[in-house]
Amino acid sequence: MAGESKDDCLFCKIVEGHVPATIVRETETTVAFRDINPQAPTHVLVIPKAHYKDAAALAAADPALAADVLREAQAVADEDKLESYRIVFNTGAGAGQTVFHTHAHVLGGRGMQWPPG
Ligand code: DGP
Repeated sequence: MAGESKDDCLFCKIVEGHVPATIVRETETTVAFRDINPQAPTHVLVIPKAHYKDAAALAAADPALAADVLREAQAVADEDKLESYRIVFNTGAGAGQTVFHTHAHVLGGRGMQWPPG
């Protein structure tokens, strides 16, 4: 699994510029980039630059940084003029998490179903 530790973390490498990504927004504490395998017309990942394995670990360790991630997710939706959208934090392998560096999926631009698969 990618990103089990900071030293072997794909998204840390994107933050450091060692792996290319289509970056759409960057702040002092966060980066937002397009998902390599988009599931909707807008599919952007918002990550904290600091390495936390999932949303729960981030929220427990640094609530202000968790808020930064959510604020940036909203900014992505605003930039793409999404009236409705979904913010998803897959947490744990059983929920579909494959990269263990906290990331918010921002998905929009098409109709969505509930419950998700
Ligand atoms: P999750 O399954 O929730 O851990 O989401 C990980 C997402 O990361 C998945 O939708 C695909 C995306 N992804 C994996 N590798 C890369 C990469 O190298 N570049 C980019 N931009 N996205 C990636």
